[in-house]
Amino acid sequence: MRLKIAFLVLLFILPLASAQLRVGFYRRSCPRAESIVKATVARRFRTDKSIPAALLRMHFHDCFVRGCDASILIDSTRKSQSEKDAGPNFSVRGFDLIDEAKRNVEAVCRRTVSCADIITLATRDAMALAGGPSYAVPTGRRDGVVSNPDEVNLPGPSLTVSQSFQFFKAKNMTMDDMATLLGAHSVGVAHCSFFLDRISGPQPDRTMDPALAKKLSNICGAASARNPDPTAFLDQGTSFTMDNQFYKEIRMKRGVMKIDQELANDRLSSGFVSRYALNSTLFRTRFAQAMVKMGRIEVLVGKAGEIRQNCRAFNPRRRF
Ligand code: HEM
Ligand SMILES: *[C@@H]1O[C@H](CO)[C@@H](O)[C@H](O)[C@H]1NC(C)=O
Ligand SMILES: *[C@@H]1O[C@H](CO)[C@@H](O)[C@H](O)[C@H]1NC(C)=O
Ligand SMILES: CC(=O)N[C@H]1CO[C@H](CO)[C@@H](O)[C@@H]1O
Repeated sequence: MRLKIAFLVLLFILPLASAQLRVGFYRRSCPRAESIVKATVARRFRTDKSIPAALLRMHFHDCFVRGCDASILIDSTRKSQSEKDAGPNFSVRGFDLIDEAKRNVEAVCRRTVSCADIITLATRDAMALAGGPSYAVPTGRRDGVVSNPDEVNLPGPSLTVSQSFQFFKAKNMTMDDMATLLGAHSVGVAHCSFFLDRISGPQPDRTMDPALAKKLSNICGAASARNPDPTAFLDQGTSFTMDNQFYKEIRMKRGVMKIDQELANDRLSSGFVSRYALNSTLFRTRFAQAMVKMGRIEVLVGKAGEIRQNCRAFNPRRRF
Protein backbone atom coordinates (compact mmCIF):
# COMPACT_ATOMS: atom_id res chain seq x y z
CA MET A 1 0.00 0.00 0.00
CA ARG A 2 2.69 2.43 1.00
CA LEU A 3 4.59 1.48 -2.15
CA LYS A 4 1.53 2.19 -4.23
CA ILE A 5 1.18 5.64 -2.71
CA ALA A 6 4.84 6.34 -3.30
CA PHE A 7 4.37 5.28 -6.91
CA LEU A 8 1.36 7.52 -7.34
CA VAL A 9 3.19 10.44 -5.79
CA LEU A 10 6.11 9.86 -8.16
CA LEU A 11 3.75 9.67 -11.10
CA PHE A 12 2.48 13.15 -10.32
CA ILE A 13 5.76 14.69 -9.29
CA LEU A 14 7.91 13.45 -12.16
CA PRO A 15 6.30 15.45 -14.96
CA LEU A 16 6.35 18.53 -12.74
CA ALA A 17 9.99 18.07 -11.84
CA SER A 18 10.93 17.61 -15.48
CA ALA A 19 9.37 20.98 -16.27
CA GLN A 20 12.21 22.69 -14.42
CA LEU A 21 15.88 23.16 -15.01
CA ARG A 22 18.00 20.60 -13.25
CA VAL A 23 21.57 19.39 -13.22
CA GLY A 24 21.92 16.35 -15.47
CA PHE A 25 18.66 16.86 -17.37
CA TYR A 26 19.99 14.74 -20.27
CA ARG A 27 21.35 11.94 -18.07
CA ARG A 28 18.75 9.50 -19.49
CA SER A 29 17.78 11.04 -22.81
CA CYS A 30 21.31 11.82 -24.02
CA PRO A 31 23.93 10.70 -21.52
CA ARG A 32 26.84 11.86 -23.66
CA ALA A 33 25.48 15.36 -24.32
CA GLU A 34 27.65 17.16 -21.77
CA SER A 35 30.84 15.30 -22.65
CA ILE A 36 30.34 15.88 -26.38
CA VAL A 37 29.91 19.63 -25.89
CA LYS A 38 32.93 19.70 -23.62
CA ALA A 39 35.13 17.85 -26.13
CA THR A 40 34.03 20.16 -28.95
CA VAL A 41 34.90 23.25 -26.92
CA ALA A 42 38.23 21.79 -25.79
CA ARG A 43 39.23 20.96 -29.37
CA ARG A 44 38.50 24.50 -30.53
CA PHE A 45 40.22 26.06 -27.52
CA ARG A 46 43.50 24.40 -28.50
CA THR A 47 43.71 26.64 -31.56
CA ASP A 48 41.63 29.61 -30.39
CA LYS A 49 42.16 30.97 -26.89
CA SER A 50 39.56 33.66 -27.45
CA ILE A 51 36.69 31.17 -27.40
CA PRO A 52 35.84 31.60 -23.69
CA ALA A 53 35.33 35.34 -24.21
CA ALA A 54 33.20 34.78 -27.29
CA LEU A 55 30.90 32.30 -25.54
CA LEU A 56 30.57 34.34 -22.35
CA ARG A 57 29.39 37.36 -24.26
CA MET A 58 27.04 35.26 -26.39
CA HIS A 59 25.48 33.68 -23.29
CA PHE A 60 24.98 37.12 -21.70
CA HIS A 61 23.37 38.56 -24.82
CA ASP A 62 21.17 35.50 -25.21
CA CYS A 63 19.91 35.53 -21.61
CA PHE A 64 19.26 39.29 -21.48
CA VAL A 65 17.03 39.27 -24.54
CA ARG A 66 13.92 37.06 -24.17
CA GLY A 67 15.73 34.84 -21.67
CA CYS A 68 18.26 32.07 -22.35
CA ASP A 69 16.44 30.59 -25.33
CA ALA A 70 19.06 30.67 -28.11
CA SER A 71 17.17 33.49 -29.83
CA ILE A 72 20.57 35.07 -30.47
CA LEU A 73 21.52 32.21 -32.81
CA ILE A 74 18.74 32.71 -35.36
CA ASP A 75 19.93 33.96 -38.73
CA SER A 76 17.95 36.67 -40.42
CA THR A 77 16.09 35.62 -43.53
CA ARG A 78 14.87 37.62 -46.49
CA LYS A 79 11.47 37.72 -44.83
CA SER A 80 12.43 38.62 -41.29
CA GLN A 81 15.29 40.08 -39.33
CA SER A 82 16.57 38.45 -36.15
CA GLU A 83 18.43 39.61 -33.02
CA LYS A 84 21.74 39.24 -34.84
CA ASP A 85 20.79 42.28 -36.87
CA ALA A 86 20.36 44.57 -33.89
CA GLY A 87 23.05 47.17 -33.16
CA PRO A 88 24.35 45.73 -29.85
CA ASN A 89 24.86 42.27 -31.34
CA PHE A 90 27.88 43.85 -32.97
CA SER A 91 30.80 41.45 -32.89
CA VAL A 92 29.18 38.62 -30.97
CA ARG A 93 31.19 35.60 -32.08
CA GLY A 94 31.32 31.84 -31.70
CA PHE A 95 28.24 30.87 -33.72
CA ASP A 96 30.18 28.30 -35.74
CA LEU A 97 31.39 26.58 -32.59
CA ILE A 98 27.78 26.22 -31.38
CA ASP A 99 26.87 24.77 -34.80
CA GLU A 100 29.69 22.25 -34.48
CA ALA A 101 28.69 21.19 -30.97
CA LYS A 102 25.06 20.87 -32.09
CA ARG A 103 26.06 18.71 -35.08
CA ASN A 104 28.10 16.44 -32.82
CA VAL A 105 25.26 16.10 -30.32
CA GLU A 106 22.62 15.54 -33.03
CA ALA A 107 24.74 12.70 -34.42
CA VAL A 108 24.07 10.67 -31.27
CA CYS A 109 20.72 12.05 -30.02
CA ARG A 110 18.37 13.55 -32.58
CA ARG A 111 16.34 16.59 -31.55
CA THR A 112 16.92 16.07 -27.86
CA VAL A 113 19.36 18.71 -26.67
CA SER A 114 18.40 22.36 -27.05
CA CYS A 115 20.63 25.00 -28.57
CA ALA A 116 20.01 27.11 -25.45
CA ASP A 117 21.54 24.37 -23.29
CA ILE A 118 24.44 23.97 -25.71
CA ILE A 119 25.31 27.67 -25.30
CA THR A 120 25.08 27.31 -21.52
CA LEU A 121 27.19 24.14 -21.34
CA ALA A 122 29.77 25.37 -23.83
CA THR A 123 30.18 28.61 -21.87
CA ARG A 124 30.62 26.71 -18.61
CA ASP A 125 33.24 24.43 -20.21
CA ALA A 126 35.12 27.31 -21.82
CA MET A 127 35.24 29.12 -18.46
CA ALA A 128 37.04 26.22 -16.86
CA LEU A 129 39.52 26.02 -19.76
CA ALA A 130 40.33 29.70 -19.24
CA GLY A 131 41.23 29.01 -15.62
CA GLY A 132 37.85 29.97 -14.20
CA PRO A 133 35.69 27.95 -11.82
CA SER A 134 34.08 24.74 -13.04
CA TYR A 135 30.56 24.24 -11.82
CA ALA A 136 27.51 22.06 -12.32
CA VAL A 137 24.97 23.86 -14.45
CA PRO A 138 21.26 23.01 -14.60
CA THR A 139 19.88 22.12 -18.04
CA GLY A 140 16.46 21.54 -19.58
CA ARG A 141 16.07 24.82 -21.45
CA ARG A 142 13.97 24.82 -24.61
CA ASP A 143 14.66 26.92 -27.69
CA GLY A 144 12.57 30.00 -28.37
CA VAL A 145 10.48 30.55 -31.45
CA VAL A 146 10.93 34.33 -31.65
CA SER A 147 13.99 36.42 -32.49
CA ASN A 148 13.31 40.09 -33.00
CA PRO A 149 15.95 42.82 -33.39
CA ASP A 150 13.58 45.38 -31.86
CA GLU A 151 13.67 43.53 -28.55
CA VAL A 152 17.42 43.82 -28.16
CA ASN A 153 17.88 46.24 -25.30
CA LEU A 154 21.30 45.84 -23.74
CA PRO A 155 23.39 48.26 -21.66
CA GLY A 156 26.01 50.30 -23.50
CA PRO A 157 29.62 50.71 -22.35
CA SER A 158 29.30 54.37 -21.44
CA LEU A 159 26.48 54.07 -18.93
CA THR A 160 26.88 54.73 -15.22
CA VAL A 161 26.67 51.92 -12.70
CA SER A 162 23.14 52.83 -11.66
CA GLN A 163 21.98 53.09 -15.29
CA SER A 164 23.47 49.68 -16.11
CA PHE A 165 21.95 48.25 -12.99
CA GLN A 166 18.44 49.00 -14.29
CA PHE A 167 19.00 46.34 -16.95
CA PHE A 168 20.08 43.79 -14.36
CA LYS A 169 17.36 44.68 -11.90
CA ALA A 170 14.79 44.09 -14.63
CA LYS A 171 16.06 40.49 -14.69
CA ASN A 172 15.99 40.13 -10.89
CA MET A 173 19.77 40.35 -10.66
CA THR A 174 21.34 42.20 -7.72
CA MET A 175 24.13 44.80 -7.72
CA ASP A 176 26.44 42.06 -6.44
CA ASP A 177 25.39 39.87 -9.39
CA MET A 178 26.19 42.68 -11.81
CA ALA A 179 29.55 43.44 -10.18
CA THR A 180 30.35 39.73 -10.30
CA LEU A 181 29.26 39.16 -13.90
CA LEU A 182 31.19 42.17 -15.15
CA GLY A 183 34.19 40.13 -14.00
CA ALA A 184 33.64 38.41 -17.36
CA HIS A 185 35.56 41.38 -18.73
CA SER A 186 38.54 39.56 -17.31
CA VAL A 187 38.81 37.97 -20.76
CA GLY A 188 38.25 39.24 -24.26
CA VAL A 189 38.54 42.46 -26.17
CA ALA A 190 36.71 45.66 -26.98
CA HIS A 191 36.78 47.54 -30.24
CA CYS A 192 38.18 51.08 -30.11
CA SER A 193 34.79 52.50 -31.04
CA PHE A 194 33.54 51.49 -27.58
CA PHE A 195 36.13 53.48 -25.61
CA LEU A 196 37.61 56.01 -28.05
CA ASP A 197 35.68 58.83 -26.35
CA ARG A 198 37.76 58.23 -23.21
CA ILE A 199 41.14 58.73 -24.87
CA SER A 200 40.49 61.29 -27.58
CA GLY A 201 38.85 64.68 -27.55
CA PRO A 202 39.73 67.84 -25.69
CA GLN A 203 39.34 66.49 -22.15
CA PRO A 204 41.23 63.30 -21.33
CA ASP A 205 39.27 61.01 -19.01
CA ARG A 206 40.93 61.56 -15.64
CA THR A 207 39.63 58.27 -14.32
CA MET A 208 42.03 56.43 -16.66
CA ASP A 209 45.68 55.75 -15.88
CA PRO A 210 47.61 58.01 -18.35
CA ALA A 211 49.96 55.15 -19.24
CA LEU A 212 46.97 53.03 -20.27
CA ALA A 213 45.48 55.95 -22.20
CA LYS A 214 48.74 56.23 -24.15
CA LYS A 215 48.84 52.52 -24.88
CA LEU A 216 45.22 52.55 -26.10
CA SER A 217 45.85 55.63 -28.24
CA ASN A 218 48.64 53.76 -29.98
CA ILE A 219 46.42 50.74 -30.60
CA CYS A 220 43.50 52.80 -31.91
CA GLY A 221 45.76 55.19 -33.83
CA ALA A 222 46.91 52.23 -35.91
CA ALA A 223 43.45 51.94 -37.48
CA SER A 224 43.64 51.42 -41.23
CA ALA A 225 41.38 50.71 -44.17
CA ARG A 226 41.96 47.01 -43.63
CA ASN A 227 41.41 47.25 -39.87
CA PRO A 228 39.22 50.29 -39.28
CA ASP A 229 38.30 49.42 -35.68
CA PRO A 230 41.16 47.72 -33.80
CA THR A 231 40.66 45.95 -30.49
CA ALA A 232 42.30 46.14 -27.06
CA PHE A 233 42.25 43.61 -24.24
CA LEU A 234 39.72 44.38 -21.52
CA ASP A 235 42.08 43.07 -18.83
CA GLN A 236 45.60 44.40 -19.32
CA GLY A 237 47.07 42.00 -16.77
CA THR A 238 45.95 38.44 -17.56
CA SER A 239 44.03 38.90 -20.81
CA PHE A 240 43.11 35.27 -21.44
CA THR A 241 42.62 34.09 -17.87
CA MET A 242 39.31 34.07 -16.04
CA ASP A 243 40.51 35.37 -12.69
CA ASN A 244 40.11 38.35 -10.34
CA GLN A 245 42.92 40.35 -11.99
CA PHE A 246 40.30 42.50 -13.74
CA TYR A 247 39.20 43.89 -10.35
CA LYS A 248 42.80 44.70 -9.43
CA GLU A 249 43.24 46.49 -12.75
CA ILE A 250 40.17 48.68 -12.40
CA ARG A 251 41.26 49.61 -8.89
CA MET A 252 44.45 50.93 -10.53
CA LYS A 253 42.43 53.05 -13.02
CA ARG A 254 43.11 50.53 -15.74
CA GLY A 255 39.57 49.83 -16.91
CA VAL A 256 39.29 50.10 -20.70
CA MET A 257 35.57 50.79 -21.07
CA LYS A 258 33.86 53.45 -18.97
CA ILE A 259 31.45 51.01 -17.34
CA ASP A 260 34.37 48.89 -16.13
CA GLN A 261 36.11 51.87 -14.55
CA GLU A 262 32.86 53.14 -13.05
CA LEU A 263 32.38 49.80 -11.35
CA ALA A 264 35.49 50.46 -9.26
CA ASN A 265 34.73 54.15 -8.70
CA ASP A 266 31.01 54.16 -7.92
CA ARG A 267 30.04 53.84 -4.27
CA LEU A 268 27.25 51.46 -5.30
CA SER A 269 29.69 48.81 -6.53
CA SER A 270 33.19 49.66 -5.26
CA GLY A 271 32.80 47.45 -2.17
CA PHE A 272 32.23 44.37 -4.31
CA VAL A 273 35.18 45.31 -6.49
CA SER A 274 37.61 45.54 -3.57
CA ARG A 275 36.34 42.32 -2.04
CA TYR A 276 36.81 40.44 -5.31
CA ALA A 277 40.22 42.04 -5.93
CA LEU A 278 41.38 40.83 -2.52
CA ASN A 279 39.79 37.40 -2.43
CA SER A 280 40.10 35.22 -5.49
CA THR A 281 38.23 32.32 -3.87
CA LEU A 282 35.28 34.57 -3.15
CA PHE A 283 35.22 35.78 -6.75
CA ARG A 284 35.36 32.25 -8.17
CA THR A 285 32.54 31.04 -5.96
CA ARG A 286 30.34 34.03 -6.63
CA PHE A 287 31.07 34.03 -10.36
CA ALA A 288 29.90 30.44 -10.70
CA GLN A 289 26.72 31.25 -8.73
CA ALA A 290 25.99 34.37 -10.76
CA MET A 291 26.48 32.50 -14.04
CA VAL A 292 24.01 29.82 -12.95
CA LYS A 293 21.56 32.55 -11.94
CA MET A 294 21.97 34.35 -15.26
CA GLY A 295 21.38 31.02 -17.01
CA ARG A 296 17.95 30.79 -15.39
CA ILE A 297 16.62 34.10 -16.71
CA GLU A 298 13.20 33.66 -18.35
CA VAL A 299 13.95 30.15 -19.59
CA LEU A 300 11.46 28.04 -21.51
CA VAL A 301 10.91 24.61 -19.99
CA GLY A 302 8.63 21.58 -20.29
CA LYS A 303 6.65 21.78 -23.51
CA ALA A 304 7.28 25.47 -24.21
CA GLY A 305 9.27 26.42 -27.30
CA GLU A 306 10.97 23.63 -29.21
CA ILE A 307 14.22 21.71 -29.62
CA ARG A 308 15.70 23.24 -32.73
CA GLN A 309 17.21 20.95 -35.36
CA ASN A 310 19.47 23.67 -36.67
CA CYS A 311 20.45 26.34 -34.14
CA ARG A 312 20.28 29.07 -36.78
CA ALA A 313 16.67 28.48 -37.86
CA PHE A 314 13.30 27.76 -36.28
CA ASN A 315 12.03 24.26 -37.00
CA PRO A 316 9.87 24.10 -40.09
CA ARG A 317 6.18 24.20 -39.10
CA ARG A 318 4.66 20.77 -39.18
CA ARG A 319 1.74 20.49 -41.58
CA PHE A 320 -1.01 18.00 -40.94
C1 HEM B 1 26.74 46.65 -17.94
C2 HEM B 1 26.96 45.53 -18.52
C3 HEM B 1 27.82 45.31 -19.73
C4 HEM B 1 28.20 46.17 -20.73
C5 HEM B 1 27.83 47.63 -20.88
C6 HEM B 1 29.05 45.43 -21.63
C7 HEM B 1 29.61 45.93 -22.79
C8 HEM B 1 30.54 45.29 -23.56
C9 HEM B 1 31.14 45.83 -24.74
C10 HEM B 1 30.81 47.16 -25.39
C11 HEM B 1 32.07 44.93 -25.19
C12 HEM B 1 32.99 45.07 -26.39
C13 HEM B 1 32.49 44.29 -27.57
C14 HEM B 1 33.40 44.43 -28.77
O1 HEM B 1 34.04 45.46 -28.96
O2 HEM B 1 33.47 43.47 -29.55
C15 HEM B 1 32.03 43.82 -24.29
C16 HEM B 1 32.82 42.71 -24.40
C17 HEM B 1 32.65 41.56 -23.62
N1 HEM B 1 31.67 41.36 -22.68
FE1 HEM B 1 30.49 42.76 -21.87
N2 HEM B 1 29.20 44.15 -21.17
C18 HEM B 1 28.45 44.04 -20.01
C19 HEM B 1 28.27 42.91 -19.26
C20 HEM B 1 28.80 41.67 -19.59
C21 HEM B 1 28.43 40.43 -18.96
C22 HEM B 1 27.38 40.29 -17.85
C23 HEM B 1 29.17 39.46 -19.55
C24 HEM B 1 29.17 37.98 -19.30
C25 HEM B 1 28.80 37.40 -18.20
C26 HEM B 1 30.04 40.11 -20.52
C27 HEM B 1 31.00 39.49 -21.26
C28 HEM B 1 31.82 40.11 -22.19
C29 HEM B 1 32.98 39.47 -22.79
C30 HEM B 1 33.53 38.10 -22.47
C31 HEM B 1 33.49 40.38 -23.72
C32 HEM B 1 34.66 40.16 -24.68
C33 HEM B 1 34.11 39.60 -25.97
C34 HEM B 1 35.13 39.17 -27.00
O3 HEM B 1 36.33 39.20 -26.74
O4 HEM B 1 34.68 38.81 -28.10
N3 HEM B 1 29.76 41.44 -20.53
N4 HEM B 1 31.08 44.05 -23.31
C1 LIG C 1 11.41 38.65 -11.09
O1 LIG C 1 10.75 38.24 -9.92
C2 LIG C 1 9.38 38.55 -9.92
C3 LIG C 1 8.81 38.21 -8.55
O2 LIG C 1 9.27 36.97 -8.12
C4 LIG C 1 8.67 37.82 -11.06
O3 LIG C 1 7.31 38.12 -11.09
C5 LIG C 1 9.31 38.21 -12.38
O4 LIG C 1 8.76 37.46 -13.43
C6 LIG C 1 10.80 37.98 -12.33
N1 LIG C 1 11.42 38.49 -13.54
C7 LIG C 1 12.33 37.83 -14.24
C8 LIG C 1 12.86 38.50 -15.41
O5 LIG C 1 12.72 36.72 -13.92
C1 LIG D 1 37.56 34.62 0.95
O1 LIG D 1 36.30 34.13 0.55
C2 LIG D 1 36.07 32.80 0.99
C3 LIG D 1 34.81 32.31 0.30
O2 LIG D 1 33.71 33.11 0.57
C4 LIG D 1 36.00 32.80 2.51
O3 LIG D 1 35.74 31.50 2.98
C5 LIG D 1 37.31 33.30 3.07
O4 LIG D 1 37.23 33.43 4.45
C6 LIG D 1 37.69 34.64 2.45
N1 LIG D 1 39.08 34.96 2.81
C7 LIG D 1 39.42 36.12 3.35
C8 LIG D 1 40.86 36.30 3.62
O5 LIG D 1 38.61 36.99 3.61
C1 LIG E 1 27.16 38.50 -35.99
C2 LIG E 1 26.15 39.27 -36.72
O1 LIG E 1 25.29 38.71 -37.36
N1 LIG E 1 26.25 40.59 -36.65
C3 LIG E 1 25.31 41.48 -37.30
C4 LIG E 1 24.78 42.50 -36.29
O2 LIG E 1 23.98 43.46 -36.89
C5 LIG E 1 24.62 44.21 -37.91
C6 LIG E 1 23.63 45.25 -38.42
O3 LIG E 1 23.32 46.14 -37.40
C7 LIG E 1 25.07 43.26 -39.04
O4 LIG E 1 25.77 43.99 -40.03
C8 LIG E 1 25.99 42.20 -38.46
O5 LIG E 1 26.33 41.26 -39.45
